[in-house]
Amino acid sequence: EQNTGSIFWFTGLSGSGKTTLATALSTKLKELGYKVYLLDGDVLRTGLCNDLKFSDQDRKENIRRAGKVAKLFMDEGYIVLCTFISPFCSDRQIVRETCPNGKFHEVYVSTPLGKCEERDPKGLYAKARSGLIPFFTGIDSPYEKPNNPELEINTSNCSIDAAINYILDYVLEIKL
Ligand code: GGZ
Repeated sequence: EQNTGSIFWFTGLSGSGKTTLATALSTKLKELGYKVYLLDGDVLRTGLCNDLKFSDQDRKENIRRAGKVAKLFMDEGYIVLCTFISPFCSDRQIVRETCPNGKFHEVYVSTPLGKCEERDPKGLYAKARSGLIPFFTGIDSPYEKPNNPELEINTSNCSIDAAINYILDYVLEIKL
């Protein structure tokens, strides 16, 4: 039996839609019979990574741990949906390189900063602008966009349904 394990790595700004997309995709993939595990930045940061903050070094360590956990589940045959800002190309590249060829799928959630800030579901951008949250991604901490993502989704110009269908088309195409 073929191991269908793989990683879908959602990267993008806070409020870009990573968790929303991955949650909807998880439901669809489970309906199709896949084993799916959702690994979310917010969740990891309350447990395994609760010793980390948002310096470049801490973010790097956060992504290193997330990548290791994702790999464990992938090796057990899960499709692992990872949702982390993961602002640095090099850290995402390190995770990619731990995966066999064709098993790491980078999903760039490219919703522009202006739109994320307009949504501001948790009021974090407002706090960051007023100096209450230092090193906020997109405000005073960098985000490096992927050079060659397998998929790109801008949630400011497509519905969740359309985005999910786009990812599912890709899943069929690569015969996961
Ligand atoms: C960015 C921050 C920050 C700072 C708290 N910068 O939209 P959210 O709230 O729910 O998701 C963000 C989450 C980012 O955690 P990650 O583990 O994905 O980040 S990284 O990959 O860069 O390690 C946001 C919240 O934490 N948050 N402070 N300063 N996001």
